[in-house]
Amino acid sequence: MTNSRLRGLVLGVLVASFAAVPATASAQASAPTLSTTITCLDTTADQNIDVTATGLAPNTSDYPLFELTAGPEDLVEVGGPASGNLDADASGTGTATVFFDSAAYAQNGGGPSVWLKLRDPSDFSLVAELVIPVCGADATAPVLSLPADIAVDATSASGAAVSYTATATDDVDGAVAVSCDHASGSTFAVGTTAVACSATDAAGNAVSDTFNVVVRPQPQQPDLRALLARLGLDANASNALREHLDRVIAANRQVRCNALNALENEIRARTGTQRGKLLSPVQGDRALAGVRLIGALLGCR
Ligand SMILES: [Ca+2]
Repeated sequence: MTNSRLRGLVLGVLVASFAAVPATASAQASAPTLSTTITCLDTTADQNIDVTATGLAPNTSDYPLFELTAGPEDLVEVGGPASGNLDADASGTGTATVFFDSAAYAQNGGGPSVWLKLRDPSDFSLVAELVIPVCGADATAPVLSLPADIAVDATSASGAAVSYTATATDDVDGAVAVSCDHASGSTFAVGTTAVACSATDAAGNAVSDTFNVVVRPQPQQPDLRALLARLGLDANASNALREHLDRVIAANRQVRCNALNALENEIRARTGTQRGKLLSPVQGDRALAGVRLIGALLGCR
């Protein structure tokens, strides 16, 4: 326990023990709230701040102070009671005056805000807190710039790699780093993924937003390889057509229809009853039907 914390605890216990109305453990009517008459704190000057608390347990007595951090832990005290504890009346309301120590604020590194807190004198646990911005401090969050929702086709069974740009600009710090829970360039699964991004300026003002990445499933294609196998062609014949088939499968979306046309022409050229033709008319018709089905699914016709 720090010296100042011990000092606060002792003072709090002393004040509580001499309070006109003894503290009693009563149920609170609502969550405690703190208010002051100031909208910002001039941290360059020592001063007394009047504080009002409501919603406290009736007839209790709490230790008021200023700290540099939020929450019950990591105490960095920069001020304490100017004239004793904050005593709640039977309705759970009380007032106190709290001294702000500008030297302690500066010695502890300052910060863009100061926390007014009420602590239970018996164990120094947190009863209520209120953040008070420092006058002139940066209180504006950065502006986040995220892409509009992105829609892509899956490139594999696991989805698609999707790159995006997310930036943030702050009124004081300029460009600030953006953190997102799905990195640009990572693989997104088929379906809709919400990407949550946030940015924080040097004063701790944070902004967050989301955008969606939609990965459409791969178009279903009839299995032309299996169809070729079922035609019962000899090895040379099926190899000749398989080369074209491989080009169709390897092609990207833009040139796949052209590759399909080439495959269709190849089938026509190799179909017939003449000597040297690889496919009978029946086989050729079946192969062309498969090619047309793929073309229809890809929107080629
Ligand atoms: Ca800012």
